Parts: sequence; structure tokens; C-alpha cells
Amino acid sequence: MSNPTNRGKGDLPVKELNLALPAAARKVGVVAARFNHFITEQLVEGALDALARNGVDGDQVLLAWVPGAFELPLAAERMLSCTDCDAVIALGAVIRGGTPHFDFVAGECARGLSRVALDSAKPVILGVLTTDTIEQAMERAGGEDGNKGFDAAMAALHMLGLLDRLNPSGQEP
Ligand code: INI
Repeated sequence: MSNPTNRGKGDLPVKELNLALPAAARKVGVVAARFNHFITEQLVEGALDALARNGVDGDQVLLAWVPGAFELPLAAERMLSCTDCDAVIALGAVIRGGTPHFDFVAGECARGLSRVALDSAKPVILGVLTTDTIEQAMERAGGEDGNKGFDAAMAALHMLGLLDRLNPSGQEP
């Protein structure tokens, strides 16, 4: 893991907290929506792959399925308040497909996850695809645009690493 550096930015030397993974093994929750499961199963696979590649053991990961993206915030909140998870990765796929539901589901899901993160002061990662078509979702779930589940898991690990340094004890990171 790299340390904070005093790196020159123009004339102003600043202390930069580099992107870093957490020092210690951490417990990570994954909440995933069953709606559009053919997409979300790929996102879960990508997330678990990223965690495994970064040294997170299977027994440090708790996976829970919910009916749809709208239910993700409550499941994330419970995972943080009732288990020893240090972070939650929320995975879903909201596809417009002509349904007026789209804006409500996508908006409330994102708003709710943000609220859980701030209320818990723990990383809650938005790994929810919002696309116009199924094809666009497939491209982002292991297709040519990568796997956003993998990216979401990396974001969780990076946030855990950052919060290790910006810790409430007030110690210099
Ligand atoms: N849930 C999704 O995860 N994706 C969608 O695209 C979607 N659409 O389009 O309706 C969706 N709806 C279900 C919703 O998340 C809830 O499960 C449902 O309303 C019950 O609260």
C-alpha cells in the first residue's frame, strides 16, 4: 500500500492521499436485485471476482438478493446495522424499456443508497446500471464496456482504504 505523499502541484505542495486498498481484511456485503437477473448475476460475478483478486476471502463476503433495485437501500442499511460488514456493494439493473417506473426506481435507489452511506459513515457503492436498453446493460455487465460489478467492488475497496486513513481518531494518516 502506498503512503500519502507531498507532491508538488504547481507552486503548492499538497499532501495527497493516494488511492489505496485497505490494510486489513475487511468484511464486505453485496446486495443484488433479482429484477433483470440475467444482468445482475453477471454484475455479482464481476464483483466477487474483483474481491477475490484483491485478497478478500469468501467467508468475508455476505451476499443477499432483493426483489428489485428499489429494495437495495433498505437491504444495504440492514447489512451495515445488523452484520459486521464494513462496506456494501449494491448491484442492480434498471432498464428504461418504456416503463415510467424507471425514473422512480432509479432515482429512489440512488438517493436511498446515498442516504445509507452518509447515515452509516460507511462505503455504500452504487453499482446499479441505468440504461435505455437491455443491450446497453449487457455491454456493461461483462460485455465490451467491462463489468460495472467489478468496478463497484474496486470502488468499495478503495473507499475502505481511504476511510482507514481519514479515521475518526484524528490521527495523521
Ligand atoms: N427493478 C429493477 O431492479 N429494475 C427495473 O428496471 C425495474 N423496473 O423497470 O420496473 C424494477 N422495478 C421493481 C422495483 O425495483 C421494486 O422491486 C418493485 O417496485 C417493488 O417495490
